[in-house]
Amino acid sequence: MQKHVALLVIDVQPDFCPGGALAVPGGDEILPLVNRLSQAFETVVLTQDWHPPGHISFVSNHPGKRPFEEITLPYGPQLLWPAHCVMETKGAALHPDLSIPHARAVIRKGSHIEVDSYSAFLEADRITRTGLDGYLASRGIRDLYICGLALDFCVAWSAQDARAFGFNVTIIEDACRAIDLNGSLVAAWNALEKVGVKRINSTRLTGDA
Ligand code: VGL
Ligand code: ZN
Repeated sequence: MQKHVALLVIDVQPDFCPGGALAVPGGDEILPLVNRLSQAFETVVLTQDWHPPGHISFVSNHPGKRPFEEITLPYGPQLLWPAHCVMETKGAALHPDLSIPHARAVIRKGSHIEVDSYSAFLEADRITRTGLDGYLASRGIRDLYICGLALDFCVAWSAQDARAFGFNVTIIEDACRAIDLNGSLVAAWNALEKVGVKRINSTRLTGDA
């Protein structure tokens, strides 16, 4: 892969895999493919959802609310999730079967107690940057490929923000899995298409049939 191309691997963590606190169906199935794909990229960035125990997105911190219910916060709508990816727990670690030794940057997001961050670039207040845009720009990256979990939340939000920061963005569809909550997957693809995010199958990169 050329120098100006990077792979962004979103939230491949045990809590988003079967048996985890916020399991994405088939989340663990992408691991072999993600590992293999990463070998084609010199620049790889990993993200980790990384919340304090009292995080505002956890339903347990909103008595009377149910999981997956939406509330309104100062920065806008917020879905309430089961507690997940609590910093320094096993479920928040990079997945033990993720094998990308040449990845040199890991972005942790969602660590501010009162703000969520699906996106690897901008927190839910839409103001606070994680620093990823600067990291990629300083390395001369122009084209960004994205894979990981969950396609309709953290992958989609990261892809949209990457477009807004001026990157050419391609989602590797079969190297993602979705939560698909109340039509969230269709809604995500519609929004992504509108801003010019491309979608491909990994065979376009690996050459496999
Ligand atoms: C995610 C919900 C809450 C994700 C993270 O990684 O897609 N979804 N936190
Ligand atoms: Zn989260």
